[in-house]
Amino acid sequence: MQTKTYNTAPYDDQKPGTSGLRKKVKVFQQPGYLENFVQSVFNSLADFQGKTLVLGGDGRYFNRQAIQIIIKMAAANGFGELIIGRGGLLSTPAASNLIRKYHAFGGIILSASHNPGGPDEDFGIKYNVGNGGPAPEKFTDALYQNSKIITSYLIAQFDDIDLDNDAELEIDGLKIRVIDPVDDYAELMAEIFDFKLIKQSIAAGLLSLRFDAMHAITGPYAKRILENELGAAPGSVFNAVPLEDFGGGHPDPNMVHAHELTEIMFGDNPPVLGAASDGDGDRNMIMGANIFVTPSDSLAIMAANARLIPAYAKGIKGVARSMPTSQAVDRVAAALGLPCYETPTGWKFFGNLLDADKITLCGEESFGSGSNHVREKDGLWAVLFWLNLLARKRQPVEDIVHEHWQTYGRDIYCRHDYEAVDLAIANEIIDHLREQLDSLPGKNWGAYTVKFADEFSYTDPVDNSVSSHQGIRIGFTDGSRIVFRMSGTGTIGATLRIYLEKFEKNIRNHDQDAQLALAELIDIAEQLSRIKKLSGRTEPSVIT
Ligand code: VG1
Ligand code: CO
Repeated sequence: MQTKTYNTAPYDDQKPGTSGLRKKVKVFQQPGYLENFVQSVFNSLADFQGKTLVLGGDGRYFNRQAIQIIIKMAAANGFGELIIGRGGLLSTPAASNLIRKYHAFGGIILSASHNPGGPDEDFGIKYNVGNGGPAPEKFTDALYQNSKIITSYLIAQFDDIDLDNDAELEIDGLKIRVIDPVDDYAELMAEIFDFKLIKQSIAAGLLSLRFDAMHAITGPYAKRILENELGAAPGSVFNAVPLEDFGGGHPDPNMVHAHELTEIMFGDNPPVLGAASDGDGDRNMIMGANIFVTPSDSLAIMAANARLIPAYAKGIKGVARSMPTSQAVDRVAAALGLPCYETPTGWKFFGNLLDADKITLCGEESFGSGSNHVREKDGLWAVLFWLNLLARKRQPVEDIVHEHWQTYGRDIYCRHDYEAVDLAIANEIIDHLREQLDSLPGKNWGAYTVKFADEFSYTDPVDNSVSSHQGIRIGFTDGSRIVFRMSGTGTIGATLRIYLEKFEKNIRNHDQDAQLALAELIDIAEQLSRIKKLSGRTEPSVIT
């Protein structure tokens, strides 16, 4: 194979964040920028010659150009086989599945997930390892170091590959398979869930749904599985055609950005289930008629009912949640006698626990949940979990949630995001919080007394690696918590996140508006952080 070496100079900003490298498209379009990063990925790997790489993305603007470059770089660097989703498309969980199923060495996923797309918006790239999951911090640290000293990259000299038709090609010993992006994933879902029962329930009119694909990658997956295989009415899946700019919206499944779905679910004659997924198909929002299920509650409800799902019928090994996720799932784990792990934010921290079979289900407050079926969070999987649950329980979503609260109590929860804050101000806010930590325990605000205040540090129970500076936690004697974190996925300034949580055992207090119930904690959070004061904002950019 003819390859060419191109000289290059390093860029100093190629440090991967919570989930890969995310920058404005214009940044990625700088000469050699994408190439430097991809070569740095390969320079951080060993023993991949002749092996398989999975490639695909969420279809956002620049996906098509980027994938052709990566194909030629992977070829020049010595991979033996490339498995690529047709059109250059693969949802993140589908890519994870392909890596596992075909025993690939790893995969490259092109996505900035829930961030907007288009020529002036965001692009992203991430490397997944052989277990199908995001590369661990040890790898991303090495990759960043390599990106700072890179001097050249390699590109094979052949024409662009036709990605629009399924194909099996060979170029000088390199195999390229262009495959249907949905087939293998749909097959996996049918193995996990009771498709027959869901189909019967839909056909009998007991189950109905609307799924907002937000013009992102899950459109083709949801159409095929929900409408074609399970028989949901045509049009149940809407905004189903993936667009390079997601139709101009944020492909982020929450009530702010998936407002069309929200209006349906709070309108006249809503279906039994409402759901949405994000840009790359790993997030999910679950709604019922007139109710929004917080992702933290959704995880807890899944854990409590896992035995109703064929793949988990024999019971689950344990559960895990990211630190800022509410403690609702902890209560289920305690009641069922299951281990429960608290990890830093980001799916990469669940990989070791899943590989070691210490957990079966895991999730994050940020609309992500998943299981040991892949090593990424999985939006459509969560939707199918709920459909299966609803088919078994034959109850409205609202009743399932309320019954859950009756049994375990309710963890009233919300997150306030302050986006695009000046980085220096955001750092000052976090530093100021950090300085107060030692003096907080024992301090009172009304009924709230601080029990502990620390900066979260995680020691992985499998490989003992330590990840520090993972967010500021303030816990109160009644179990309430306030957590502060700086986002690792934003591309403009800094995004500050405040996570607020309060436990309510009393059934009579369960039907409260979260913002009202959390008002006192919201106030304490401002007193401690002075975010509004220092950033000059009067309210959060987004509340979820
Ligand atoms: C956010 C979420 C985090 C999630 C990450 C990737 O990170 O908070 O829970 O794992 O996005 O999700 P951050 O650092 O901005 O808080 V996705 O759907 O981008 O793959
Ligand atoms: Co995502």
